[in-house]
Amino acid sequence: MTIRFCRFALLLVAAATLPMSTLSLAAEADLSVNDAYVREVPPGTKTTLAFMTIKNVGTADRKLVKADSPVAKTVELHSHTNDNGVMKMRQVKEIDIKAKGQAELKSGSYHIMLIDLKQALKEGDIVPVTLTFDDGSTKKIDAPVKKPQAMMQMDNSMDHSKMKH
Ligand SMILES: [Cu+2]
Repeated sequence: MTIRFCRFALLLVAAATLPMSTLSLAAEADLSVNDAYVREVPPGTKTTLAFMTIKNVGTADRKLVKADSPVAKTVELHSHTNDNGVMKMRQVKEIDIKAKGQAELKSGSYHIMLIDLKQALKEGDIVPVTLTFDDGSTKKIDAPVKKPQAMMQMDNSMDHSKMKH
């Protein structure tokens, strides 16, 4: 009886690990990027942030693992955390995009950090950003540069250039 139960349990484990390989074939068609933009920063500022919403209509959880852009020497995925009332940002390896859900990259939350800008970015400019997902697929988007809105004041009070990345 005990042996049978063990075998059954083993089968369950095997079944649970199997779909992983097939699910990774799920096309990036499950993912769509909306409302992407890069925040305009004062001339001379060497870093800025990119925001967007990544929607996942698929049945598998996905992850954003990398971002690239020709306008910056370094591009990192970041999160903001509230550390005893002080907003801090830190680099993260990945950003989850839940099945049937979405990842919101927005002010005060996850964002893409553009570090060591190679050129000045002003409102209306288009910044190409290439996103890489956990299955190795990529998606190239064009993010327009926009002026920060009033609701982003919290972020503006933080001096990104002085932060250690
Ligand atoms: Cu950041």
